Amino acid sequence: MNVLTWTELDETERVEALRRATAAAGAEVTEGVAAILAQVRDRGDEALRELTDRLDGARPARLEVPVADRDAAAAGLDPELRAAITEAAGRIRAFHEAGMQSGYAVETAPGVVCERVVRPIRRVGLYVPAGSAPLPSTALMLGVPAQLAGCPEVVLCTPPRPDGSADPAVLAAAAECGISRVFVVGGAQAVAAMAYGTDSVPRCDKIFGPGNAWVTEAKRQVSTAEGGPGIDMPAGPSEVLVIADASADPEFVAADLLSQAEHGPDSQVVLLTDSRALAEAVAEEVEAQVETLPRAAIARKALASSRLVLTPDLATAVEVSNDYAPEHLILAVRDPRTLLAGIERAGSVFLGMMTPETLGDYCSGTNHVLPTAGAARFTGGVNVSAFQIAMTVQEATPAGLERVGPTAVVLSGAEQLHAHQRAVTRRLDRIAAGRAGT
Ligand code: HSO
Ligand code: ZN
Repeated sequence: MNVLTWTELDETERVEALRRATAAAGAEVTEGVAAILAQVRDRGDEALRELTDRLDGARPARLEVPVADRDAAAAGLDPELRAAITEAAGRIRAFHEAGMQSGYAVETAPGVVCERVVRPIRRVGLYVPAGSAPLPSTALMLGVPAQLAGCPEVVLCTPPRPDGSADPAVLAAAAECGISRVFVVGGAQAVAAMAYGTDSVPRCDKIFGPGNAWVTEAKRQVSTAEGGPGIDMPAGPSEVLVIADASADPEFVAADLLSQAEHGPDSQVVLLTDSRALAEAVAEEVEAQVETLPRAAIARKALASSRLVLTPDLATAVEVSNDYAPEHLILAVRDPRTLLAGIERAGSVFLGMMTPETLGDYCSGTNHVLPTAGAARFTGGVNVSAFQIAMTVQEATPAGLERVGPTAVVLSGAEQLHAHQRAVTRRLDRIAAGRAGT
């Protein structure tokens, strides 16, 4: 990894330095996804089976994993792994429960009450990737908030293994958070199945989950179609940006960068530092550590489009990070809380040398389904409210209508919407007549 010096780059070079690898993926993915969506929409399960055979190299006997198989897989899991799943779920539950939105009521005028009432989304679809490695942690990150929200039907799709079965740890995680139905379908075809419904897979109201560029594009396409499902957010290839100063430990910084680089060849890792010595030490460490990783080949590909950037000071690093809006931001600096005050946009922030991103990925309690590709400019990660609908409710008494109705009369008159106006005046007349009659 070369060290770039921010102040020596012109505007175009700066944009290039921070361009996400996926931003270039383009037409091939868009068109490929559209073709897959059309096949599943038109031919349902038959298309799912063909695509699963062609893209995952698997021919599952059934697309749905029977409950007995799920229970057996969970029971047969290594007890240490089962315990870790349960423990992680407990912390994710604790953190997400504390942040749940609640209903409220405000009397906005005497006799006029406005309320917010929260309801769970009826049927949600969770996508749990297994492309380069099965991710049971993702089943927890989506399943726990869905359970806390009280969603009555939770559907989970995950790619099959070559023998057609689902990963047992994903099944155990699904059981841990009470997921209703599990299907061995992956990729864009899984998103299509949950969006349109097939004979096997029920049509879902909202689709959640991270995935590769194909899954992310599939979510985007189904959600923009008329009557399409909602989606959580674009949660595409993994990103981590580290801001480090001279006090940072290059061994740990390199390990953090590699932890996201190993996700996939299109992952993006960026280091911003005001210390040339640290940048060079991290570059060396990355080289040394990547050698020893089983997924070195994947990590190397990701590193090819990743950057180490020398900024004149930490304030510039914060500015660059805010423009980039990373999915994960690690503040490996002497005083991370001070730096945090200037951070405006990031999916999830990790403070200090003893807080590896890995904790948030698995078990500290925060969610790891986070905005990528700059979406942290306008949204945070998955939380319980993403699985809920906030309805408003209102009720007026006669006195309340008399109090606020005249305002509606004036405004509807100004908009020339006389039916609106009369819906108020007819009632006001009736109230007045009632008063006159008594
Ligand atoms: N870092 C990933 C989440 C994950 N990491 C799952 C390990 N397992 C999200 O960008
Ligand atoms: Zn990760």
